[in-house]
Amino acid sequence: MPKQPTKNQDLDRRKFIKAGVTIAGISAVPVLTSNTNIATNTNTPEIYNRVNNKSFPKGFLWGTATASYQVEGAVNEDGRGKSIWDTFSHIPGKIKNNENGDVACDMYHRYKEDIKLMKEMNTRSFRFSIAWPRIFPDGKGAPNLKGIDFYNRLTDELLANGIQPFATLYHWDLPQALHDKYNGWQSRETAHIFGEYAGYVANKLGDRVKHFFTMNEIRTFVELGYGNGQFAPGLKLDKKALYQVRHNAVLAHGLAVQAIRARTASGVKVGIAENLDVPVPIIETPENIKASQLAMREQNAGYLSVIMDGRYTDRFLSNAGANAPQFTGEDLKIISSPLDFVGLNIYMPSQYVEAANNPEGYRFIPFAKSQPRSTSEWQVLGPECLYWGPKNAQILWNAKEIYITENGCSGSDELTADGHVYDTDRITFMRNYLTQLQRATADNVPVKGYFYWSMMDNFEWASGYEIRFGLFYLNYKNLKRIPKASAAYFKTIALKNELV
Ligand code: GBH
Repeated sequence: MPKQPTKNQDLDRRKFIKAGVTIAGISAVPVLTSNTNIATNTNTPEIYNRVNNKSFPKGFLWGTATASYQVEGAVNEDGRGKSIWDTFSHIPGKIKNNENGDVACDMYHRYKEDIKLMKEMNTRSFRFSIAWPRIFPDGKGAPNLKGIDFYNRLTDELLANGIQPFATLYHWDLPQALHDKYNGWQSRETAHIFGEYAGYVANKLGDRVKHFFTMNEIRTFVELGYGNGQFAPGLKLDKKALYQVRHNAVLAHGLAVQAIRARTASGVKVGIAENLDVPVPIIETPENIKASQLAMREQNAGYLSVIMDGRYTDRFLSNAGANAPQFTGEDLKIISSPLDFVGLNIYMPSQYVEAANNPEGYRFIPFAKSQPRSTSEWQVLGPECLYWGPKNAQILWNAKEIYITENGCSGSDELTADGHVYDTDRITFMRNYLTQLQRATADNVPVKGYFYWSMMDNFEWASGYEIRFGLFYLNYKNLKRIPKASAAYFKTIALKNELV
């Protein structure tokens, strides 16, 4: 029998009122008791494990995400080494307005204040990344204890505030020393060194951090860093070398999975946060849905597909031809080391797709010129990707535990004279995308949590500080964090655990 919802709803309503979550409340984040105490019941089928048809499953984890170089600043403190992003961002012309991450949001010093804001937003989890060059300034060798200390303090502060830490071991800030010595990800050596670093950190934090991501978006740092030169280290390799970088990076992921398992107690979970290409069926017929699955495996062949399937698809290898990477069967075993969960960064449909009578079995439909977009040129908007991404990951890979590790949009985010940011576009974005995510959970797709990108505006890589993704507006002149209207929206969702 489905549980009777009335009691929980009343409870939520009372807390909701107490929380004072109104648009008026965005000028200062309202103080609230953030203990909603949503019980987790993993034995009950999810369909019964919700209060009403707008609810997310009980225990669904709401959170926000950031990455070290984008928020920390403090690049010369406590023995941190240089990363390829320090080098790259200081080369004139590489970053919009020649900005860099030297100060960023100064989260290195302000994490306590930020954790308070996370708590006030009712978020119960936080996804951050660890700066490899803080731990190993030269990439390997002697660890820098002051570096690990920072992440100890951060972790402890999160836990003290009832927020679960989700740690990413690589969000693109490769130690410069490894680039100089081994050409970074062009070498297998770097993959092995990454494994050692990952094992070391997991061993130090694993008594408190229960979820580790090996890497963030292998696709992005490979294609943009080594393929088209827009991201650090700014290389444009030929096809053959690029295929090898892809392979070395997925190999590094697998080696890290094994190292983390070897150096932590049971109960520590390991996964990845990959930007899944999500082909969306243009019309949801059974044929087109099948086509979207075929297309999804191929579009992710060098990344999540090889990680989950343990093989490169025939088409991937035949497209590569003589440029295919060198690899062994043993490599494939390492790359596909079993994961406890899969993290998906999803911002947009990769394509719309339909079934076709051709060898692939599908065909892509180009985006209309007038397809809605965010202020990021690359981001077309299509909320259904937040349904089809996890849904097809469940079908193709039998994923048992899925997190949306990033989702968000950039906006114009104007600060009004009275100190508000009325980002109605972001609220619309979230409502539409989360409607599709709720549809997935109602359909028994095992999505366990959602991390909004990002907690606050930050250093948006080659776009510098001009592009803003945050729930909090960053005033870069005085580093003040100002909640946008979307922060109040997200806070309400997190409190009620249902669509609003
Ligand atoms: C994520 O990437 C990152 O993990 C995160 O660090 C970042 O801040 C966030 O999204 C917002 O961008 O410039 O035309 O070559 C999202 C996937 C893939 C989107 C690369 C931008 C560059 C397109 N990104 N893409 S283009």
